[in-house]
Amino acid sequence: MIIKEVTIRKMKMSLKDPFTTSFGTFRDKDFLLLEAKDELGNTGWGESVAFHSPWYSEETLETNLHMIKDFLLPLVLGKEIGHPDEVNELFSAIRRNNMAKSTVEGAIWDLYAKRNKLTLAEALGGEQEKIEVGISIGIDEDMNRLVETVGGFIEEGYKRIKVKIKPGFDVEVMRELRRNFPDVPMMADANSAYTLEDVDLLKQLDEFNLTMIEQPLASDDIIDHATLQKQLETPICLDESIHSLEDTRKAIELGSTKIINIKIGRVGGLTESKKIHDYCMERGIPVWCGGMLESGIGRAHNVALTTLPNFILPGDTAGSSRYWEQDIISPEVVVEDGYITVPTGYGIGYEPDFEAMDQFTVEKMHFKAE
Ligand code: OSB
Ligand code: MG
Repeated sequence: MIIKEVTIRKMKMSLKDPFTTSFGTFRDKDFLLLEAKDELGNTGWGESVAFHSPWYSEETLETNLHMIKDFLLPLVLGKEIGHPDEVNELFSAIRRNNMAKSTVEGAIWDLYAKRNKLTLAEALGGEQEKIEVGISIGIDEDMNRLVETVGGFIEEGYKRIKVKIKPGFDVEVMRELRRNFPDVPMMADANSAYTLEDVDLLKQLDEFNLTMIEQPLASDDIIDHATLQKQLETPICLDESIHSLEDTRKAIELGSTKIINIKIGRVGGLTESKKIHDYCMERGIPVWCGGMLESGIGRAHNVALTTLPNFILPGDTAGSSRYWEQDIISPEVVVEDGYITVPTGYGIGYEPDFEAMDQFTVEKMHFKAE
């Protein structure tokens, strides 16, 4: 296939409810969408999961735009691409900027699947017809309201509850949630808010039978996590620290992580995600699909990836209605009884809802092969 044309949209959508992590509160989601067109008129969609500011990683919406426009598109526009795995190779001369790379690569995967009359899940080699989903719940200092929120999502059917923690909002919160919901699979995500000085505090979490604790220590660490894991019963799952298959290999060899959260954007795309998945599967390390408060486009990629066999823990791939009054795809992503039924249409399997999309588009940019 030859990539003939690309359209990038700068988007702004308001979250239904504010989402608070150890770094701050989100009310809006600013992000990029990318639409790639081939020589036959097929189109594919990608979403940049970079946030407006660089709190989760060094990438932002604007650095992604810069990288895509000035470095990545020139490598793919007008080029003959046989398979999306080649995109990873084409981008290999550019260091990191994984979310930017993944935006372009994701659109090409969707395009490739559509062109070959496959669902994106099939193109990736996935087989599950429905996927199990959990939900990630932000920090809420009002404990009664938090218990109510968690209870509501359990009632909606979500298979696993993840709660954000931070110093001062941790052990007692998890104790109270466990007391209210003794049997629900539960986990905590610290987004790097602790250090090894907090070992004694983190050990207290062992009492609550959590499925895992996600990224307790620094975002660039894999050494201290190994030290911590030796003292914890609760499995550690790395999120921010994992940018590649190589990071995965090293973290597993060191004993820094027992579970991997795969985020397509963080690791530079679906090809790398699949490699990490396969590597973990061979070693009996379970993986699950993380979320970045995506719109329906990014969410659809997450759903397709999760159909691979080693995604044995529920992901953060909640339904559209958890985030948005109105999503930008049709139909929206729906969770029933804690499951999303994988769509059977070609590519990502959800159609863009252009009316909704246009409503949230701040700027549109066009690029053409010469
Ligand atoms: O650490 O997994 C995270 C949201 C934004 C940035 C980082 C994270 C999260 C979430 C929510 O936990 C995931 C989602 O529901 O999309
Ligand atoms: Mg996380």
